[in-house]
Amino acid sequence: MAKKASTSPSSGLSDRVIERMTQFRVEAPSWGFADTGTRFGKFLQDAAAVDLEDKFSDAGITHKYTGATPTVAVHVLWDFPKGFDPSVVELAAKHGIRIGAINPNVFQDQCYRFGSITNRDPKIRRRAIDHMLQGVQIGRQAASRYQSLWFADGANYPGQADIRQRKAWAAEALREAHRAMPADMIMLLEYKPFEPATYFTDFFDWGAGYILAKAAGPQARVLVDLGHHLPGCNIEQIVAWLIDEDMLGGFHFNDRKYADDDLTVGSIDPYQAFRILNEIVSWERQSGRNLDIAYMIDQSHNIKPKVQAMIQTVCTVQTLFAKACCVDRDALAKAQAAEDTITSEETLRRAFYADVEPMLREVRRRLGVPEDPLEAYRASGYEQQAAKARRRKRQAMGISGESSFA
Ligand code: RM4
Ligand code: MN
Ligand code: MN
Repeated sequence: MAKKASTSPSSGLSDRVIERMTQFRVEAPSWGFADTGTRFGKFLQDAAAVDLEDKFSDAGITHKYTGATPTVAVHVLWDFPKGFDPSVVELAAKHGIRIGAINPNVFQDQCYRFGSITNRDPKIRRRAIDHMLQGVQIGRQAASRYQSLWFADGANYPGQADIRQRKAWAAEALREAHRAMPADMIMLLEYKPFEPATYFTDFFDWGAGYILAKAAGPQARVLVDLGHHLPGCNIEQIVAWLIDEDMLGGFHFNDRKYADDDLTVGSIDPYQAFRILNEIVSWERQSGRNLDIAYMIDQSHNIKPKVQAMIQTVCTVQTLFAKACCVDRDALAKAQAAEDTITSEETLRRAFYADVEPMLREVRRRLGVPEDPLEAYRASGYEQQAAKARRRKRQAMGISGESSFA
């Protein structure tokens, strides 16, 4: 048998990158396929998903072309409005995907004007906790591993609320939800410094997330949404610390210029996303195993066609992750030990500028998907067909521009 020739001295590295990226999976959000908008209004797209069937169809097509998004994150109120419904699980299966993270929704009902789990009214706190318990129940029945929690809770004015009291209520509610979880379920706690509350949010940063996750119980972890930081924040340092404390549970990928802009990951600052992923790869190389965390997309595209933006996102994350895998760890350690700052930095930069496309083409061959997923999708005619069918569906359902955000 002919021995396979080694193509270059770095072929060991490229094998490793290909291997790692073939295993990499990221979750698409069901809400990323529906019409959304800004607080000033919505821009409608003919091809945007009208109902759950469309959302799952779009998530399925994203997986078909990327081979990397086998699960879809769901919002309880938007996707399971009547509680657990086996037909939702079946619908996902019909489109070749599975239900991923369950996102309870305790932010849109009128009663939550002054908060949900930190509302001073015990009846409203109860209602919010019951909704979270329902989320756990749905998760159990849909065989989902993640309860992903985000709270709009906070205050708009100094003096409006008792900060420490709210912290205690948050911990109490999370403990109760945590107690209801099966042993293999993970609770993800997402933080955000402001919006909709503008003076403070109760889950305002990674420290708050960390403390409340610890208070909730051993299966709770912190979720880092890349858009939920104040300008200038060093997110990679947060990620490194959370990893080191075994408290990083997952990501919401997106990018931002000013605030929670929900832009395509890497569209504004790809080097930042690379530096964040570099912390993950650094840990994985050191420990010899993959980090067990949930990679998820949380983006809302008002301008771009939804599925195209989603495929573009998946490919971008793969590119940046592959680049992070290309960092020469030995050279970096040597340069750091010698206090050779230039070489240390150049070691990162070389990987960032490396051409990983040939490796990703091989990854896609192994995943059995097109080498250029975006081009292949664009040429498929799916979007034109969806636009036609969904325009008709909207007409039949009497849906106008006034429809809900999901
Ligand atoms: C938040 C946050 C959550 C999302 C809500 C609707 O800004 O990013 O992940 O579920 O929006
Ligand atoms: Mn998010
Ligand atoms: Mn957000």
